[in-house]
Amino acid sequence: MGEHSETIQSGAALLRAVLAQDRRMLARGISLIENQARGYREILEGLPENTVTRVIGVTGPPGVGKSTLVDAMVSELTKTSKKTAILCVDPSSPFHQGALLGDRIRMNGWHDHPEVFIRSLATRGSTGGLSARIMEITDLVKAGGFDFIIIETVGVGQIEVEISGLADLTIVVLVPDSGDEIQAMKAGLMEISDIFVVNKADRPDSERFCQDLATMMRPEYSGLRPAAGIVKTIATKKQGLPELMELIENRLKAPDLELRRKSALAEKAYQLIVEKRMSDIDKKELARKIELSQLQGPFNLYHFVSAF
Ligand SMILES: Nc1nc2c(ncn2[C@@H]2O[C@H](COP(=O)(O)OP(=O)(O)OP(=O)(O)O)[C@@H](O)[C@H]2O)c(=O)[nH]1
Ligand SMILES: [Mg+2]
Repeated sequence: MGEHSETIQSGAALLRAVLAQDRRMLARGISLIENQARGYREILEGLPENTVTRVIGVTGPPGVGKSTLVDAMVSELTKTSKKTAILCVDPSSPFHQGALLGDRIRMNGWHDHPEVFIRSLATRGSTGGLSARIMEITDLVKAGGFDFIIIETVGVGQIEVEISGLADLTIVVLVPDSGDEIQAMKAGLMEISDIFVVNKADRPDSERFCQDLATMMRPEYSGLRPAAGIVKTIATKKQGLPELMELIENRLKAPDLELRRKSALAEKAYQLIVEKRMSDIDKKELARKIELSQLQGPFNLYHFVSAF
């Protein structure tokens, strides 16, 4: 590990190190992508196709126990020697609070575990570009030879919906008292969920909450994925984890997964193409061109745009 760390010259060399499972170089590659620094395109365009790594999204309102749950999931996965990478995205935390974010995801000493890689992602508060970067980072991490990538996102806006497009499976974590939130979140979190985890099941009313959730998932409540599963957990005690892992495994074996991966690829391509096309549009430049056009005669916005 890291023997060529100091001598990496090019994106291609860095990618070779990542493929050789050099975690320091993986971390450096992620930073390159985050900063869109030189060499990053070379890395991305050199990525081999990966069809084996499974990406699991874990989202839900703040404080419901997502990190604790992810930690417990990783415990289960390492029991069977699965290599797991955890990416933690917190769109509500400004870039400069990176240290704070680091604290939030510090989990049971996985940092020293050879089969676990943990990284929090800087967000800079920009959503569109953010999900493109997370997509690229996830694809780079895949090259590091992981069986699973778990992406934890705080469900506070639109970003978790975008991230669910990158995942093979999305887990939405709720707690028994988030009853009122369910309705409010229906348009966002509820639609993207393949598995609902009702965590903090040690709280009263967890049974009733699960029943309410199951009722909401009946077909007459449109919008929800009809076949979403529900698992009750107490993440702090690792209770319910074997059941959750079994459900995950079954879902990942479902016949529609390949189909989903294909349409997800088209969606990802679309997002990246949009970003690429937008990147050469500069609003100041636009304003200048409009001014010029106005000098030349009556201005028509639609004509201007169609000739652009
Ligand atoms: N009683 C109880 N507490 C839990 C359980 N799971 C997690 N907690 C506690 O809930 C608090 C928040 O847990 P986190 O895992 O940090 O929650 P999170 O969803 O990752 O939080 P953010 O990333 O800040 O949104 C911690 O104090 C945990 O110990 C559980 O099953 N039961
Ligand atoms: Mg967390």
